[in-house]
Amino acid sequence: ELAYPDRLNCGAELLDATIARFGPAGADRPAFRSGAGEVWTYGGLRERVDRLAHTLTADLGVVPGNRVLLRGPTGPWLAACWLAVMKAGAVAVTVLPQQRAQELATVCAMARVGHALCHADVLDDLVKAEVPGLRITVYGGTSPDDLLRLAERHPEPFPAAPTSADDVALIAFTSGTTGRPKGCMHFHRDLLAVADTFSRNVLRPRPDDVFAGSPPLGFTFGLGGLVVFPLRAGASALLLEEAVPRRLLPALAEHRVTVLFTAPTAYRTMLDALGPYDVGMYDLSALRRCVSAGENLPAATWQAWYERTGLRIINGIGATELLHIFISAADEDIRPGTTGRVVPGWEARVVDRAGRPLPDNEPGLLAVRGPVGCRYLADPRQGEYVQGGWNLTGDTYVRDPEGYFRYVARADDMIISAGYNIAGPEVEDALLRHPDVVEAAVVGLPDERRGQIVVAYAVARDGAVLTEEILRTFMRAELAPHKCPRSFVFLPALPRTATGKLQRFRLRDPGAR
Ligand code: 3SK
Repeated sequence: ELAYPDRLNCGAELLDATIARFGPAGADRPAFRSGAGEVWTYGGLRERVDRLAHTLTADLGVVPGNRVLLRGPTGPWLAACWLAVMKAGAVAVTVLPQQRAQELATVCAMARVGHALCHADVLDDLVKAEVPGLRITVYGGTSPDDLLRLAERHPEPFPAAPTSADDVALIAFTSGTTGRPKGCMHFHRDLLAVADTFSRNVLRPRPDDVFAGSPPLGFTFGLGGLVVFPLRAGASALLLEEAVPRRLLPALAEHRVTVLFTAPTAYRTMLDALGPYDVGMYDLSALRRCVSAGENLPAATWQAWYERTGLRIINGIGATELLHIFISAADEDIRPGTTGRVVPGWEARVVDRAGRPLPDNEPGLLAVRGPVGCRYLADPRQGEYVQGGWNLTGDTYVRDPEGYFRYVARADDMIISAGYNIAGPEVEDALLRHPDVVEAAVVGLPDERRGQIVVAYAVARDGAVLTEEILRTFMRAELAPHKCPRSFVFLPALPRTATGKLQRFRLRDPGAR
């Protein structure tokens, strides 16, 4: 049972309380590193955060409860802005730097955003969004009223706003694999709860850990994994502006990263880049924890990473609605091909469409409850997501008698062909076992005779010669005939959201591709 005091400010807890916990040397410990080799100590981070919080309140007129949009590339300054918004008692509205004017206009209108802190490099689209009444303050630019210049005028410590544990701290938007964003409100206590459940009990970070990874801070997977979890543990994080796999691998080696957060696709791309003969090209010897979430992790990817690196990927399922990971497993508890067991502090079960629990080994809807709940910003879909006190994540899962949860499909991604229920991910797993397939996606397309037919989309390894016939023969040896794709389409890349989630709707509707 997690117990937090009624008065709680997560910014102060993550920063000031962490420094205090480490005694006189607490301020000198490393907190953030940038890709360029800059190191910010905890003391240096606190000083910058306090200056920013003063600027927000004294110069920009932000008061507790105001919603402040944060837009910038991943880096220590974006994280410092987020912490300053927390300490000022305002509400951070996080977005991705890749989001365009129309998307930003929608998010700002939905969240009734009044202020924005925006990096100079990604300002154009925010200006183009023409949000009525929005006060934009630029950081990282050359103007005399740049946020960082204004902050230089405020050297004194900032006393954190006396927020309540259940004051809203964050509005995070779902990446919308279906194209319709939803704003999820999270409290100050929620940000600590995800650190005190998944991170503390499964990840188990150490104060000397160096975190790094690819998810952006505008995605709660990244905010948790690269800011909240390291700070809660007194560890440090390498915040890379461009954490694509080709940049991530050398950075992991150079900065002796110990904890990695990324998604299955990036593990596959890194494996590809490691190549069969390049053993030792990147020194990954410091790495001890590899987390995968954001999408289902196929057993084939887990196995290949384990064989190449000796590291066991900690798989997990999380959701923007629930902030972070709630089913996972580490070390000897890992069963490749499953997501893991319910994280201590959370409850999970598999239910039918009426919400009744199903017996073990029967597929059904995943229902979860715990310290964080879904609170959509004025959205009628709240009643679909939360039913009878349980959060329905929209995933189909099976639980085995030992409490391991195995992903079947997104509930709306089940393919029904000639009366058979076919889980796309099972077919995708089989495709990925082919050594020349680097990415795979399977969807059901309408068919007069069968209702739906299974269609596979594949991305071939660079330089590989793959044909429909080769894959058809391969799949026949891997799966029962009714699960084998009727046709195969080769693409240079699969359509994904900015957070890396596959957009199957684009594959189902060629017009949307
Ligand atoms: O959306 C997800 O898949 C996710 C995974 C882990 C942590 C947080 C999130 C939002």
